[in-house]
Amino acid sequence: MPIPRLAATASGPDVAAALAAEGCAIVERVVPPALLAQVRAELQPYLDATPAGSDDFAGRRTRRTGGLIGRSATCRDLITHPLILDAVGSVLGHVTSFQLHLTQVIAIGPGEPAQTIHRDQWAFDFFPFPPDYDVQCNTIWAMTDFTDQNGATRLVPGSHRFEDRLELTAEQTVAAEMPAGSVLFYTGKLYHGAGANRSDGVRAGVNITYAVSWVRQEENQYLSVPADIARTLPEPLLRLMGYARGAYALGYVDDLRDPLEVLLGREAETASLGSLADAEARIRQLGT
Ligand SMILES: O=C(O)CCC(=O)C(=O)O
Ligand SMILES: [Fe+2]
Repeated sequence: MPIPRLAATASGPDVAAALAAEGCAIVERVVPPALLAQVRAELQPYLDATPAGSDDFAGRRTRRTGGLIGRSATCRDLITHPLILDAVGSVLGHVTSFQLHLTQVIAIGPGEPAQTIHRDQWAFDFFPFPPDYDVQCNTIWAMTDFTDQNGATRLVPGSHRFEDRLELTAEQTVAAEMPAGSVLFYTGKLYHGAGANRSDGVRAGVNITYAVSWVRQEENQYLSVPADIARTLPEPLLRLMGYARGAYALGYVDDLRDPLEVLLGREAETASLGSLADAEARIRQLGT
């Protein structure tokens, strides 16, 4: 099956419907390429200083630059883009809350071979999540155009329904070609991998992923984003980063304190999760 393609006017539920059907979707031209160029300009010193990967999975001609919230103010707008939060909220609507999982520019250099085809949810120590349980919803923003030639992400549409731990081959994949400013969505269950870069330019994408807030984050936001910068950020972004309780109690500080209030040293404007009423409502839902 081809990768579902949606216009930038699509809604979060439209994206969620495409993900339910095929495990992936491309929304074209969501932001002007100039916005990604600004992200690149803000990150340039960090991109230049990032070493290439040290194993085949990370890519020995690929640079992965993280900590994007602290390093690029414009990147924060991608992370909290209304279409993205709406779509992720629909895909992960079965949990009390979701949170940011990682932020990373993936810059694939010329000559890089294709990455092994995998599921991102294998990061959770290969835990066999039930077939109908989405733990993650992922995005890659095209910073450059993504082409078959330059290493566009390779996807196996529909493979979110496949058995777990399969070894799939490049021949089973299609390239997620898209112009700069577009965004690729895929669930943690979709088999995929970075494509081989057979061009003489760098393919760059901003990988921003989200997961249910009861799992450990892949990129540690508390240490990746300096606290002095974190204290200047809007509360909804801080909550998304994990300065919130996941479900009823996960992540509280000492005497059941709200992590955001500890960070800010004052009362937060937004309520933390952790409502007993919510937890009780969930018990009743499961009981019926
Ligand atoms: O950069 C890409 O196209 C995908 C990379 C990827 O899937 C990963 O590193 O997990
Ligand atoms: Fe991946």
